Amino acid sequence: MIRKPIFAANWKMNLGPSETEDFAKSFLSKVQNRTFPCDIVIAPPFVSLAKAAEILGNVSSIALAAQNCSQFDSGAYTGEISGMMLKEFFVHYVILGHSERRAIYGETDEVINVKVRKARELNLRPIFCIGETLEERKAGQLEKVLRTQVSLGLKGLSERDLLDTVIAYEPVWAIGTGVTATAEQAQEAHAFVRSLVAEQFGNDSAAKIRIQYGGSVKPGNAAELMACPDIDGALIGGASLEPQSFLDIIEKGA
Ligand code: G2H
Repeated sequence: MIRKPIFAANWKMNLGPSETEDFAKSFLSKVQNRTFPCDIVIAPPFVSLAKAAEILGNVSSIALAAQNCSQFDSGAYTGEISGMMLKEFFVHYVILGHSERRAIYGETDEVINVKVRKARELNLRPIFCIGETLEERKAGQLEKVLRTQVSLGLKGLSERDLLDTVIAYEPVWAIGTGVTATAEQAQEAHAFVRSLVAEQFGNDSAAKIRIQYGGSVKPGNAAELMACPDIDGALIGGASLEPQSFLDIIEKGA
C-alpha cells in the first residue's frame, strides 16, 4: 500500500493578507509547472484565505486549509467561522484538534469529534491533530493519551470519512520548541496510532490512512523523519512561514 505523503503549512496566527500575497507569489514562482509526488496544503489565518485563494486557488498541486472551524452551521456564535463559509474560499482541508486549540481554548475530544464529523458532512478533509505533553510522556501515559484522543476524536466516522481524514501526530513538547522527536520516537508513536486505527476501523483502513508528523519539522530533519515507514508527511509551523524553507522540507521529505 503506497500512501501519498501530505505536507501542510500551519501558519498559525502569522502572515496577514499582504504577507500572504508575498508568500503566495513567491511560492507560486517556485512550484508552477512542477509536479510533486505528494499533496501540498497551506493553512493561512482566516483573513488571509481570500488572498491565498486568489493566487493559489487554481494551482492543482496546492490545496488550502483552514486552521479551525465551528461545529455549528450558522447562528449566534460570535467569533466563529463555519465550514460552509470556508468552502467559498476554495478550502479543502481543515486542521482540527491542534494542541493549541486544546490547551489554550479548552477544546475537548468530544467537541473535536463533532467538528471532525461536521467537516466530513461538508466534504472538508480534517487534519486531525493528536499528541501528548511532556508530563504525560514522562508519566508513561503516551499510549493512554493517544488511545483516548483517537477513539473519541474519530468516533462515529464511516470508513470513507476516515480515509478522507489525515491524522497529525504532534508531540506537544516538540511544538515550536526547536526540539524534534527523534525519528525512532516518531516512528514508534506513528506505528502505535496506526494500530489504534486498526483496532477501531480494521487493518485495511489502518494501512490506508495518512499520518503526518508535526513538531519543529525543518529542512534539516525532514528527510530522516519522512523516511520512517509510518510517517506520511508533515504538519509544519514555524518553518513553513518562508516559501523556500517550506519547499525545502517538501523536496527533502517527499
Ligand atoms: C506544530 C507545528 C505545526 P512547529 O504545532 O502544527 O508547529 O513546526 O512550529 O512546531
